[in-house]
Formats: sequence, C-alpha cells, structure tokens
Amino acid sequence: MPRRTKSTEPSAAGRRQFLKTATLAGTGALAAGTGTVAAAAEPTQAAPKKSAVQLTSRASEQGAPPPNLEGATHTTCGSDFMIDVMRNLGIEYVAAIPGNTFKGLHESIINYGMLTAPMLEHISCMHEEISVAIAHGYAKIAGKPMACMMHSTVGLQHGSMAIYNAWADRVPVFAIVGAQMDAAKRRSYVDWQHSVFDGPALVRDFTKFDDTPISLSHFAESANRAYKFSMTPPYGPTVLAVDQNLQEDPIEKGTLANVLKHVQPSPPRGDDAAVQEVARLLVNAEHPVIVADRAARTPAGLALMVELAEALQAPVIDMYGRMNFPWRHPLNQTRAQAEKIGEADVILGLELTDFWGVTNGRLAPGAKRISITSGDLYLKANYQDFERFTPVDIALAADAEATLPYLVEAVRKLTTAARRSVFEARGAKLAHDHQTALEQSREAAAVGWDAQPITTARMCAEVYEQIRNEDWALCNGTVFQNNWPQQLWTATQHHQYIGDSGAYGLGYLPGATVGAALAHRKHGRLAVAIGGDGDLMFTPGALWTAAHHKIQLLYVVHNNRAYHQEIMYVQMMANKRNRGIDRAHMGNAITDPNVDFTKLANGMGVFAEGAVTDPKDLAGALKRAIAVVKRGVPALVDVISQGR
Ligand SMILES: Cc1ncc(C[n+]2csc(CCOP(=O)(O)OP(=O)(O)O)c2C)c(N)n1
Repeated sequence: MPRRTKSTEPSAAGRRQFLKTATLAGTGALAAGTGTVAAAAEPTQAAPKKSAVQLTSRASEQGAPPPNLEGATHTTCGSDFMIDVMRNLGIEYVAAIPGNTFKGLHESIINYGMLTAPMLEHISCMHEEISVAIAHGYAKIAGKPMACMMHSTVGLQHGSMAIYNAWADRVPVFAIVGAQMDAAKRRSYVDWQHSVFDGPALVRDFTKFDDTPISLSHFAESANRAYKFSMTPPYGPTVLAVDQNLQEDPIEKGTLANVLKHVQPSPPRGDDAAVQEVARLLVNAEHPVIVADRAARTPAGLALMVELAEALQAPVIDMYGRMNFPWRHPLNQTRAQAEKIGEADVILGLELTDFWGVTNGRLAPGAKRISITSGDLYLKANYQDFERFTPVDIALAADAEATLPYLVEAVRKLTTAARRSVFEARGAKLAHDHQTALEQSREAAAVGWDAQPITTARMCAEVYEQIRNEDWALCNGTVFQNNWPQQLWTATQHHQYIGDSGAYGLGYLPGATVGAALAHRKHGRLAVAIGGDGDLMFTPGALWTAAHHKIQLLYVVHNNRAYHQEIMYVQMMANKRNRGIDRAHMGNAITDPNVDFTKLANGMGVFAEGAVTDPKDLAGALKRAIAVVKRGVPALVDVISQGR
C-alpha cells in the first residue's frame, strides 16, 4: 500500500465522519471479482447545511460571486462513481495540478478514493507537463497506466507536449481533462476562457482515443474503452474530457451506473505461416542480426529476447527504446552496429521504428529485412514520428513480444544438429567480440579521467560504482551521456532501464523519473536519473513532487551549463557558413549567472550535493546523497561536466 504523506492525511475524526456518511464508500461498493458496483445503496441525504467555509475561486478573487452551495450538499456524486471506474481498471495514482474544471474529481479522490480500498492516491504536481510525464515514466515500470488530470484548455495545452512524448514512446497514459459543456453554467469570464467545445481536439493527432462522455454510463464505457486501447499494442495515451456537472451532480436514486467488467484483449501476434517463414530464414542465415527498439514491453519480453538470441546465437543490436537485452550478455553487439548490419544476410527488426536509419547505406546485397511491429497496425498521419518508409521482405503487423514465444519455438524446431554447431561457433566469436568492445569502452572511458569539467564517462562510472550493489534502476535515456551506462554497466533486469522520452520533448525527464521512481517505490528500488541541466530547468517542480510524496530517487545533473546539443548544431551552421564558432555559445550557454541546482533543490526540500567540479569529490557526494535517498526521499547531485 503506498504511503501517505502527512499533508494528505485527513484527521481521524474527519475520516470516521466521512465513512459514516458516504454511500458509495467502502470496499463493499465494488462487488468482489466482478468489478461491478454492488446493489447501489441509497444516497444518504445529509441535512442541508450552510457551507462553513467561504469558497474562493479564481473567479471570485476577480470579483465574481462564489458559488452558492446552500442546500446543495450531498454525499454521492458522479465523480465518486468515476473513482470507482478508475480503480476498477487497476489505476492506483492520479497526478494533477488543480483546476476548477475537475474540482469534483479532485474532491472525490481525496475524500473518497484515498480513504477507501483499493486506494487511488493523488500525486500533487507543479505543471501539467510534469503530471503527464509522471504517468509516462510510471507506466514503463508499472506496466499499466496511471491517471493524470488537467484543467480545461490551459491545463491540457501545458500537458500536450508530454502527451506527444508518451504517444511517440508508445506508452499508455489515462488522461482526463475537465470541461464545462453547459454554457448556462459558466459563472464568469474566466469560465468562458477555460471552456472549449471539443477540448481533446488539441491532442487528437497523438492520442489513441478520446471522448466527452455525457452520462455516467457513458463515462464508464469510455474509460474502459480508453484503457483497452491504451493497453493494446502499440500502447498510447488517451484523453477523456469530463464535464464538470457530470462530476459534481448528485447521483439520483436508482440511477447508479455500472463500472463495467474490464477484460484486456490479448495483444496481436504474427500469424503462424509468417512466423514459420521468419524462423526458416533466421535458422538458415549465416549472419542473422536481431535489432530491437521498443521490443520488450515487460520482463517476459526481455527473457524471450534472450531465448531467441541464444537459440540462434545471433547478435543483438539494441536501439535502447526499452530494456530489451542484458547489457553485458555476450550476444549484445550494440557497439558493433555498423559492422554487424553490414555483414548481415537476414535482419530481424523488432518494434524497430527507424529500420531505414539502421540499414540505409549499409545493407549487403541480397540481405533480407524482416519486420515485426505493432506500428504497422496503427498509424496517424499528421505528426510524422513513424519515420521513413522502409521496404522490407517480410512484415508481420503484430506485437513483437507476443510473437516471440512462437518464433522461439519455431526456431528451435527447425534447428538441426548441424546448424547448432554453426550457431555455437558463431556464439563463441560474438562473445569474444563483446569482450573486446567492453575493453575498448573501458579504455575510451579512461581518457580525460581527471579532467575538469568532469567527463561523462567518469560521471557515469562513479555513479555506477556507488549503486552497483543496490537494486538500482536507471530512469533516463542515455544518448546525451554517450550511452556510457550501456557501455560500462551491467544491467540484467527489465526494470533497470526504461528508454527515452519518445519525441525528445524536453522537460520529460524530471517528471518521468519521478513517475518511474513512484512505481519502483513499493519494490524498494534505488531509482537513478542522469539528466541535462537544460532539461531540468523546464520542469524543476518535479523535484518538489518527489519531496512531497517521499519518493526515493537520486537525480544526477549532467550540468554542462548549456543546451549543448544545440551548441553543436549552431557550430555546424557557423562552420558551414565559414563564420567561426566563437559566438556559438550565444543563446545556448546556461551561464552568467550559473544555475545553482543545489539551492534550487534545497528550496523544494530536496537534499543536494554540489556543484561537484573535481572528479575526486564525486564518490563522496554520491555516497552522501544515496544515504539520504535510502531514507525514502529524493536527493540531487549537481555535476559540472563535459558536453558529451
Ligand atoms: C521542448 C523542446 N524544446 C527544444 C528542444 C531542442 N533541444 C534539443 S536538445 C536541447 C538542449 C538540451 O539541453 P540539456 O538538457 O542541458 O542537454 P545537453 O544537450 O546540454 O546535454 C534542446 C534545446 C527540444 N528537444 N524540446
């Protein structure tokens, strides 16, 4: 059971009073096993009473009268029912920054969802982009969506980039946006500015499903449908616009809707004939190569990847979209991508979006390309994250992970003793290649070992030294750190790495890390992120959420005091135009003043070490930070480091 923080804990008396009066409340509300609402208890009409607290709202602050709640008290409402629908779907957390278009849902979560089992916990956020990113990171570890709520119009506008990240990363997010559909009920000009007839239109190009339900039954259907589509490969975010009145209106006697039994469809797998053909090509190939991107959705996916590679003794190139393959497995040949692709006669792409990028200009004559991807099942046109069209020889429009058990079985059946001995010889050579690549990486990492600013290799090596004996999990994509973790560390389990943001929309990592760390929390894992200073400055408020909810997490700032990626691009432009690169830092450097990340973190209640400039001080700073993290809270280490 997730912990509660002091600030979210209602008083015992308040809780008792609530439980006495709530009619939907209590474990009895959900019929065991079926997930349907049991015989609806009659709403208990509490005696109408004067609202004790004068409500203030943004509108009232600006002169509009507060809503008159006299005589309007009630204990059952649409949003309580919505809570039941969500938890019936297995949703455990809702991340949000408040907004009055979902105040009904907000109140239901804290006074109903958080007080009754199974608990639905509210996660307080500082920006909608963070709320969505938390849900994004959480889903990649929990293997299921959590919810996030956004204010109508402005809230969703803030959250939209993070939704795009989740979409491009094929990650389920159960998003809710408030709505005031009834023009006659909009109380002030602010309400009008926060009203939109079709709110989800803003993100329709990059969500799998949206709806604006007009009844509670409709909400239950739409929520189940949204969940179903978000969790059917390719996974993706969904959004429901939920009318304020539907949330806030009491449930009338005898009209309680059904939360609906949820059955998740099994993921689509490749058909038998195609699987047989793929197995035949792989078994007969002299140089088969497996390229995996977002292939392993779950721990089972990683285990299947190992089975397939070992059955064939084939090299695996990991595009690092997920934790697809153990980093130190002898068949892991990621560092030799160009060489292995160049000599391949059969290339199997598993959930490989950029097949073109991997093979373009390198394909050996006659080499066959095989693709297994759920990306072929579902596509939207406007945003072009699907990447270049790649002609392949065999394409299975199917989920790779769901297809793998059949492919492994077919490969094993087709493998003769003669082929097995060929595979064994191949495997021995690949094991040697892997070891050589590791030694080369270690040599490369030693270059500039004592340099200041600290090299990215040293930073990553020092982090690993401190976490290697812990149950650690890395929450960031590593491309800006030259993939040093994959080059140097040993990772064997699916939860130890979650890939990158999907659409490279900055501001992803702080929230996604907090979300992943939230999912790691119940396993007691040490969540670690290494992320850019520029990225952190987009959404630093995520650190406050980690502190507030006591989410244990080590955040290492790869502080190169720049938008370094963009420095390189501007340098490229200046070179092309023969104008010199001495001004390329302008608009790209994050200096003068330098950002003090320790103060920034301290200001949000987060322990911080740094700025560490001397590499010899790194171990001590990391040790002290990890000691704090082990108390179940976040800590940050600011490392003044090289660009890449
Ligand atoms: C929302 C958004 N705005 C702008 C960019 C363009 N962009 C890509 S990388 C980058 C710099 C990131 O800086 P930092 O996180 O510090 O990493 P660094 O490149 O310095 O290692 C920028 C601005 C982007 N990807 N997303």
